[in-house]
Order: sequence, then C-alpha cells, then structure tokens
Amino acid sequence: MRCLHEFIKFTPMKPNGKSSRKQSALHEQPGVERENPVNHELAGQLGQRRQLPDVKMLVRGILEGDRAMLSRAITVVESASHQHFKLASQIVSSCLPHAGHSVRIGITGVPGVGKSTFIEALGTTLTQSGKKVAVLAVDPSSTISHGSILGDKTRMQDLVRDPNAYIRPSPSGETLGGVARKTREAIILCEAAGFDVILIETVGVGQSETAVHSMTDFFLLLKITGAGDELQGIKRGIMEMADAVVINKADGENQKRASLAKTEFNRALHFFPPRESGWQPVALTCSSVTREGIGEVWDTIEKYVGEASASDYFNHKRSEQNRYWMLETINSRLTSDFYSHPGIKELLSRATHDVGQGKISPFAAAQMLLDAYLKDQSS
Ligand SMILES: Nc1nc2c(ncn2[C@@H]2O[C@H](COP(=O)(O)OP(=O)(O)O)[C@@H](O)[C@H]2O)c(=O)[nH]1
Ligand SMILES: [Mg+2]
Repeated sequence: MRCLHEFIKFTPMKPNGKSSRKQSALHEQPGVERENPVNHELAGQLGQRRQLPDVKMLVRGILEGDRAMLSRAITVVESASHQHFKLASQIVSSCLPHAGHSVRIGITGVPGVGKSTFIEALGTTLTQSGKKVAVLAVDPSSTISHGSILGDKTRMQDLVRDPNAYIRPSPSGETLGGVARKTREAIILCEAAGFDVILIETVGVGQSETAVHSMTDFFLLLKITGAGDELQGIKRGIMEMADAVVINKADGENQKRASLAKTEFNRALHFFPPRESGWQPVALTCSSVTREGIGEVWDTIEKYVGEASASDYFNHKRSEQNRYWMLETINSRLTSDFYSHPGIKELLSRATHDVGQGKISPFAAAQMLLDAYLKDQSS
C-alpha cells in the first residue's frame, strides 16, 4: 500500500519525541484523578461478562419483555468496542421486524423547565391506563458533565419503580451523532420488548433537538412563563419542529400567566407555514406537580397519531426518517474514517497551518487532502 505522503508535497511534521515527558509547570501532576468519560456502570456490566452475550438469547429475552435482557442488549448497542459492533447490528436486525409499534415522543425544553417531572407525570398516567412506557434520553451535555439529564431520577420516583416503565439514561462520553444513533437503536429494542410509548428527553444543546425530532413521531416543546416575553428567545427552528408547545408549571399563582402565554403561543403558531402533515400545532398548559392538564396533553398526542395514521403521514414520516438515518450514518462514518486516518491527521495539521498562513487556498488544501485519502482507500 502506498503511503499518503507520496501524493502530497507537504513535508512531514517532525515526530514528537515520545520519551520527552518533561515536567513543566503545565504538566499535570500525578495524583490528580480525572473522571473517565466511560459509563462505569455499563462498562462494569460488560466487563463482568468476558464472554460475548448470545444474540439469540438476548433477542428472545427482549421479545419476552425481559428488562434485564433489554438492558444488556442496549449496553451492547451503546458499547464503543469493535467486538460489540457486529453483535449490536445482529441484535438490532433481529428486533427490527418486531419494532415500530409505539408512539415515539420527543420532549425538549431548557434545564429546569420540568422535563423530568413532566415525564414522571405523563409516564405514570400512561402506565396507570395499562400502557408500557420507556424513557430514553439524548443529552450531548452529558459528554461534558459525565452525568445524564436522567441522572435526576429523583424526579421520577414512581416511574423508576413502575413495573410498566423502563428508564434508560443517556449514553455518556459520546458525540451527539453517537448518542443519537445509539438512542435510535435503543428505540427499536424497546419497541421489540413491547413498549407502547417511548419518551425521549433532550435539552436544547447544539443540534440535539434536530436529532430527537428526526427519530420521533411527535415533538413537544416544554415552556414556562417568564416576564410576558415568552416568544422572545425561542429559536424559530424549534417552533417549526414543535407539534405542541406545553406551558408547564401552570399551578398556583402561575396559572393566569400560563394561560395568557398559551393564547400568545397559539396565535404565534398560526403564523407558521402549514405542515406537510396537515397538523396545526397547539399550545397547552399543564402542571406536572398537580397533574392538571396532563391528560389533555396525551389526548392531543392521540389526536395527532389518529389523524397522521389516517392520512398515512405517520408511516411516510417514519420512512423519511429511516432514509435520513441511513444517509446520516454514512456521513458520520465517512467523516470519522477520514479524520481518524493516521496519515490524514498529520497532513491536516500541516494544511491547517498553511491555510492559516495563506500559503495555500482552503479549497486547494481540501482537494489535496481528499485526493490523498481517496487514493489511499483505492490502493
Ligand atoms: N410548581 C411546579 N414546579 C414544577 C413543575 N414541574 C417541575 N417543577 C419543578 O421545577 C424544577 C425542575 O424540574 P425538572 O423536572 O428537574 O426539570 P428539567 O431540568 O427540565 O428536567 C423542580 O424543582 C421541579 O419540582 C410544575 O408543573 N409546577
Ligand atoms: Mg431533567
């Protein structure tokens, strides 16, 4: 195989002297313990079982609704290990024919708006009516905090103990693309395990809302009332994605303001172009504490599902999402392959410097890097 350097005239960078781990003021002192961005709980679960789990056994367990098996399978799906990659793909493929029979609901809103409390309220309302509810999360910020938005399970005390509910925190130590793909696969496994409603919580960080929107049937934006300027500061894109805006904490003294905000949102939602689905997004109020209005939120979701199923938009949207995720997977795989290529890493660092210095145009540099990569792939 020919080396990348043969294709590009860049002089290779001087190798860094590996042995020169000089002590300097900047050098990290020994004894400082860094938190590892690996989900210890999951790593532990996998570590305890040196042997790879049996796909047939896991799939059988999932189809029987065995949560322990479901958890183990999701752990495999979330694993970054190469060994598990093939296994994960086999599990997902085996579950796929049994998946799809749920309502997938995305829930977004700024931290503190009451997402977890709302999920507890909606989730328990649903399980009381005999539904099986799974709660998943897409939280790119957990990469930084090493935690998870669902770490606050204290807000979901009833749901955590509910035999008809399953709560899975967001995989940590991952990019948004990684988290999103894994969550999408977890949805399939939960559906195969017989969950009727999948609630996916996310915070408005980066592109996480777009990612969750592209894997759900119904997208719900949670809001609280402020100083009467509720519409200010909301990203237009989020309003365009929302199938419902739910003003939470409509209790006590807040009730009146919440109802005013509802009117304001309903008016604003009418100004957006009609949806492909034909659905007119609505604003509602609720209190996740007193649970007033929670039933109406569910009625709205059911109404949407009924209308979208009747017009076949429901299936159409899911097919579109599948296509999107296929392309997204290709894009992310190609991008990560390109950037993690050892030869490219070195050339890229050189090119970045030269482009910065104006020695070469950005387009010419990009072209050279891509040519080098593609030539290396075909040789
Ligand atoms: N009064 C009132 N407080 C609420 C309501 N929903 C959530 N909260 C409170 O708001 C705070 C943040 O809630 P949490 O569910 O953790 O928000 P998240 O960060 O969006 O998940 C907590 O103190 C909750 O008790 C509600 O409907 N009414
Ligand atoms: Mg929360």
